[in-house]
This record gives sequence, C-alpha cells and structure tokens, in this order.
Amino acid sequence: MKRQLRVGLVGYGFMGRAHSNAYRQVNRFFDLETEPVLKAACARDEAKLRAFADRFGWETIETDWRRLVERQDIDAIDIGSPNNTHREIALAAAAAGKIVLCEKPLAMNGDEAREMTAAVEGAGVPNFVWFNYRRVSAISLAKQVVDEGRIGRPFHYRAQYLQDWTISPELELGGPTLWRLDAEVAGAGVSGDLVAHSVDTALWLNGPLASVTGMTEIFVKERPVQGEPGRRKVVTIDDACQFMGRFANGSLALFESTRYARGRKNYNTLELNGEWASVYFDLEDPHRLQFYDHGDADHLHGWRSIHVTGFEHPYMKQWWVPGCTIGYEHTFTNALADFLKGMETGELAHPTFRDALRTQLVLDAVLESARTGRWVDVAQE
Ligand code: SOE
Repeated sequence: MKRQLRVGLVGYGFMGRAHSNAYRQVNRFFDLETEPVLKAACARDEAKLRAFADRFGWETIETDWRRLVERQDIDAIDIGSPNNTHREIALAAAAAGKIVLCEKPLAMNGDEAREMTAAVEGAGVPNFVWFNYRRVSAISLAKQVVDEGRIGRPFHYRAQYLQDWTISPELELGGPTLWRLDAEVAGAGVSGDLVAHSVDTALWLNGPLASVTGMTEIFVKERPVQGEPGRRKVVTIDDACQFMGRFANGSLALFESTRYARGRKNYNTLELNGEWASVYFDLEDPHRLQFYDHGDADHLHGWRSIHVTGFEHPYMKQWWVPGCTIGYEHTFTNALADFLKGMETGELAHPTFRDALRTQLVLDAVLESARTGRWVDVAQE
C-alpha cells in the first residue's frame, strides 16, 4: 500500500497540464513509496476548470485558492498559476502546514522570493520549484560529467535561450494566455521567464554568480490588450536580456535571451569550457550532449555527440529501451519522481525555494545593472 500525497493544484494552463500529466505518470514509471492523488484543481473559470479536471482526472474543483488551502484532505499545494499569484498562495499554504510546490520563476522579484523562502522554511514544510530543465537527461548527464571532475578548472559558461513568438506588434498582451507579456502579472519579461531557466541550470552546474552587468530592450513598445478590444497598453517587460558576469569559481559568464530571434523556437543552449573538457547542450536537439575531451588521443580529438538514451544515462532506465527518446513532458515526471523520493528519504530534492531565491537574486542584479548601467554584485540570501 503506497503512502498517498493528496495534491491541490492551482492553475490549468500550460503548466497545469504539464504538472497534471506528471502526477498521473510518475507511479507508472518510477518505483516510489508515495502515490500522488489528484484531489482538487483550482482556477477561477469554473467551466474551463471542470473540463480540465475531467480530462486529467482531478477528483474535485475549487474556484477560490483560499478554500483549496484550507481543505483538510489536501497535503500539498502546487502553484501553477501566473507569477503574480505565487507569493500569496505560497505564504498561505506554508502557514497552513502544506507541502508547497511552485512553478518557475518562484516570484516576481527577490524580495518576494526571500519572504516565500522564509515562510516555507519557517513552517518546516517540504518545498520545490519546477525548474524542469535540470531533469532533461542530457543536462543531468552534464551535471554528472562536472561532478566527476572531467571538466577541470572552469573558464567559460555560456547560455542562450532564444524564442521568436512575440515579434508581431499585433500580438496581444495580458489575459489568460498572454500574461507573460504583462509586467503586472509576470514581474519581468524574458529575464524571469527564460533567463531564469538558464540561471537555474548554470548555478547548478557551475556554482554561484558573484557579479553581473546586463542590458535589456523592449522592441515593441505598445500592444493591444487581450480581451479588451480597442485598448492598448505600454509594454514594460524586457523583450530581450543579455548579461555577462563572474562566477564565484573565477569563470566568466555570458547569457543571452530574447523572444525576437526569428526561427528559434525553444533554443535553450549551454556550454561550459574547462581546462580539460567542454560540454554543450541544445534543447532543440534534446537527446544529445556534446562532449569534448582533451584527454582523448591527439589524433582522435573532436566533439562527441552522446545520444543520451542508454540505461546508464540519468532517468533513462525508467522509460523505454536504449535509443528510444523521451520528451519535454518527461522532464516534469522526472522532477516529480525526485521530489517524492526526496520526501521519502528525508533529503529534499533541488531546486528548493532557497535555490530558486538564489536565481531570483541574480535576475534582480541583472535588471538593476540594466537600469543603472553599472556592474552589480549579486545579493546574498
Ligand atoms: C515561454 O514561451 C515558455 O513557455 C516558458 O514560460 C517555459 O518556462 C519554457 O520552458 C518554454 O517557454
């Protein structure tokens, strides 16, 4: 008999679907003592919520997250709603003694993230942030390569996260599907949405960032507002964000992110160059990790393209047979499996709220640098 984890999920959009799928799949592929129960889904639009709940198998629905948090038959609150709702829900959930999972970015800014981290830690409740790309098998393999000491002294960390879906000036802003373009709801633009992913992975692979200097740009200054015909709103999110910096380990950082790179759909890359070896990853080719090893015989030097689908690769033995690939949705299932396993062993899976706070503080420093034109030291937690 498995221990039940009764989940209440807030939000039924892109991430509500990704999380729901993970809850449904995780016990089919991972050996765990815990079984998530899809107890209640919560959102404001009752008709859409009902359809979502029926599709994914949520037992009940709630249209007010406060009611969800109060329910005694729920152990964990999973926050998959827009960014400006994360803080209030997380604080209430922690105060009610619930386990708290939250979609990225953790918060609208570092101050909120600090408060949320203090709340979950003060309440002593397990907590987790769904930075799913850590659980791409090839990125986990990069982490293994780093931890095995194969890279040697790190010199450069380079990351790009490029998309192209906001180029049209006619694209609306706000509403249930385009809130990512509205600063009041999203907090920030590509920095919070995409750079956050790159920074989370970078801190995991290469340690803390000490200082940064960055720039941002808004290419489309005004947009029509979704659901409000005739109304236009000034755009205040960053459309593009670039920064360089120094890691605490002495290596140099270069990050670029935009939603204006025509042809780039979800081009999330990283490269780490060390004294002995380099790794390179591109999410548009997600099953491969590129590895260059200076220790190879001279006449064999070259980049290896590792097809990360073997039983010996992270997460892969849980899925199919070698050579068969997995996809985007599996990163959420892998993450959930780690989270549940962490609760079972008492060693919490990462990233926790504290890890995500560190990412948020880097983003704050980048945005401050973009505003002031100066180098900024990344604040301490
Ligand atoms: C933005 O387009 C987005 O959907 C992000 O919000 C997700 O976090 C990213 O993984 C895919 O792109």
